[in-house]
Amino acid sequence: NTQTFPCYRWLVGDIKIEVRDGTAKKLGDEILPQELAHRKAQLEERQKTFRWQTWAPGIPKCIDAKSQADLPQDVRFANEKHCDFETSLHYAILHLSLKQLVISFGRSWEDLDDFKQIIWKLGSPIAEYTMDHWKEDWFFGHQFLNGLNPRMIQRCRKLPSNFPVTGDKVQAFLSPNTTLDKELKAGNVYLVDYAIMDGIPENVIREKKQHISAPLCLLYEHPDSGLIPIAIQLEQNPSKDTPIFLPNDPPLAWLLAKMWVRHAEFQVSEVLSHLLRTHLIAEVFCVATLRHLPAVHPIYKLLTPHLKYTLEINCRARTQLISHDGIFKQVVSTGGDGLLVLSQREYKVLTYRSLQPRCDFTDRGVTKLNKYFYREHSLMLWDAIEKFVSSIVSLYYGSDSEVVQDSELQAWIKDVVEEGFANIPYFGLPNELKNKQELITLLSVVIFTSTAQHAAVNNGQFDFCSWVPNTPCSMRQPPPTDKDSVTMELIMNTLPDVSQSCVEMAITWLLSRAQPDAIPLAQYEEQYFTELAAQKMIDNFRQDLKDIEVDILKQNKGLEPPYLYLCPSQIENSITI
Ligand code: OYP
Repeated sequence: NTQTFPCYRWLVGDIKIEVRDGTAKKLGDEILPQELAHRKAQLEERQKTFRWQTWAPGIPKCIDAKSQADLPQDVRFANEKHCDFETSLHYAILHLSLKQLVISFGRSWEDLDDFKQIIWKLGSPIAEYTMDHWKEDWFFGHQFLNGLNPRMIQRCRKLPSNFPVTGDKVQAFLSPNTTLDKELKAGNVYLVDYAIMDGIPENVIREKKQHISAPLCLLYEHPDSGLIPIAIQLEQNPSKDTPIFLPNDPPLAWLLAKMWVRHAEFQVSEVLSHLLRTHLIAEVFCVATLRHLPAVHPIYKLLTPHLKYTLEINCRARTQLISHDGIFKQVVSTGGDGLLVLSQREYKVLTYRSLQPRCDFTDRGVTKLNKYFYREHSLMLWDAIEKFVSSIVSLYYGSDSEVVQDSELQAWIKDVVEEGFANIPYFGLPNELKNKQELITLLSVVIFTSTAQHAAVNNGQFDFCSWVPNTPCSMRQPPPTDKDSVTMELIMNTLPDVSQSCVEMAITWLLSRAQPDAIPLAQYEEQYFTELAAQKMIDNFRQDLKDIEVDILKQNKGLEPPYLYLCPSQIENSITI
């Protein structure tokens, strides 16, 4: 039976039902005039419903909706997710405000151990591991590889001119019989540079100015101890007030220097790696897909499950999280203008290349780093995703010219590039697709970003941030200008206060706990593809992911702490949180 129904929707009560019956078809595959007309009408209607909006200049465009309530019902959270999202946060806030109340009657916030009064043990062994090991240098190094933000570290062949670390200062931390120069040449020295944070406007919270700095941190891959920090400078411009902190400084001075690095890490991780580089990028593809690909189009069928709920969660983020009175404004140092300026800076230099894991690792010079599980798992997942995408694309596109001639697909990429990613000079994604390989790479980027990459930067938030001193969301005092003046009192006055800490814990819990109605990667609940050949490809994809899961679990046996964020079973099929 070759007669197929493109897509019908009707209303039953107030529930819209979509029937997706039939073979996927590109525009060029249609012959019946009524089907051609249906495609056209569907896209005209969708383009009226889903429009671009510039929420702020200098970042990707987003869906035109004041809040999630403006979205059509069929892209809203289903009932269960809706209720869960709303009640869970209230539960968390209630729980923590009770704790706060208890504390305010009790002792004041004087010592690092006081954070234990609010730490909320929710069966996350890694959060507890962090609490027990956060002061150790190896754990600090470990987090650049397998922590909250595993995409910041880069190889350092030559010290930056604004970071005058001399060989004699760090000699004691290198293995015997070597020098800093030799290790730089041998490729064992790494750098984390938060230059992008320099001069970001600081939030004011309940009349108190918060503080931001732009640290540099030098790391060394020690043959026995692994990756360890060997020098930290808290500002970009060297001066007598920006000492270079070293592991053998007074312990509190070294500890506070590391906290400043971790504070920068919180901002870059949440605003850039998480919000900008996953949520906002996925949204561009979501809007363009709704506007340009009819429901029978094979690429619509391929992408739609990976874009589910992304519009709603991003609307919620814009109204409640990063708005002028949202959570960031209330507790985070980059709240208010800061997070926008930060995103605009990153957006200006964002490249399509950096969204492709293999290129990213090569460009950062981190292909040889040991125990970089994020890298190893990302590459396995990328290869599985690309293989799957490639099989689906080849099923529907017999040749490069079919890609070139698919006018719906070409309108889609043009909208992505010229509207969604407008004014981004170095991005490097052309506004037309010239062959199958370009299409395969792009679709793999979309799926990898909205699944694996989001899991990598989202799922560890509670593990690494619930012990607030490990990843403070704000700093209430300026960075120390001399090593001998660092006291516990200064540290406690610098770290987030009790209420900021409670919110950091509650929100990171909300976002990174296992989501109650999560659909794992490749578990397509709605059957978009009806062809046997496509279903077979989905089965192969699932089998590849199963094999990866086995590999990862095997590798994790006896590993302390484990790295499980990129286990396929832990990765959601789209950005829903
Ligand atoms: C939306 O009722 C989202 O206040 C989370 O964000 C939390 C709310 C709304 C608040 C709900 C309410 C979903 C999606 C996203 C993202 C990327 C950036 C996340 C940064 C989280 C940082 C934690 C902040 C701790 C202080």
